[in-house]
Amino acid sequence: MWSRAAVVVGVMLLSGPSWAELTWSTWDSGPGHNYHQYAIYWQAGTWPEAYAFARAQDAYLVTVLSAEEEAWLMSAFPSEWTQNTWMGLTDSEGYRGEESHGFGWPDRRWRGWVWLEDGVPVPLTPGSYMNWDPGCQEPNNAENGEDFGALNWWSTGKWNDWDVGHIDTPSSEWDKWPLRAILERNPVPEPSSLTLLAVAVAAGGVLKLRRRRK
Ligand SMILES: [Ca+2]
Ligand SMILES: [Ca+2]
Ligand SMILES: [Ca+2]
Repeated sequence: MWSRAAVVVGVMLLSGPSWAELTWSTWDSGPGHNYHQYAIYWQAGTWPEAYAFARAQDAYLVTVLSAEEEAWLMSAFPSEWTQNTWMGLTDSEGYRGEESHGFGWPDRRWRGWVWLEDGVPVPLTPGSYMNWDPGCQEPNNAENGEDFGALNWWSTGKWNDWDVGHIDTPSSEWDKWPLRAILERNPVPEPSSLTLLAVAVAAGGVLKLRRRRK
């Protein structure tokens, strides 16, 4: 465990990202691209801490809504960066989900889980994109205490439900990862395009008035 932790920390230091810095990458090409922006948050801590931080940034914890979105994430960031990383998926009642474990297999893969985008819970359905690790029949709510989604579980590319996470003594708690989250935000329209939109709406109104007068 120590060597793996050391390697990951080494990779992060060598690769250059500051622990405090958010560097946004835009999904602007390939199938399904939506111009949303994504950043690794290196000091995410527990899931609630990561969630609160994302909201304070006018962003949200990443919602992985399609295979295309997940494939883009995996191509945009090194696997070491996204490994065991929080996403905006929960079955916690505290976040308007419902404990999924009681629903049994395979319904517990979707029933009770919500994506939280801008604080609005979007319940999963049987048709939702899901990428749970099948090895341990995730989500397995291990030890009756896993309510939060993490992606790229040990670099398998799969999802796991995980406990809330602790970083109070990180030097001895490497098994309590993730420390990281992926943040997502929707594109903010440029002021110039907002102005154009306002002009277009105003012009449309004038045309309608003229037509009515005719
Ligand atoms: Ca998304
Ligand atoms: Ca759970
Ligand atoms: Ca689990």
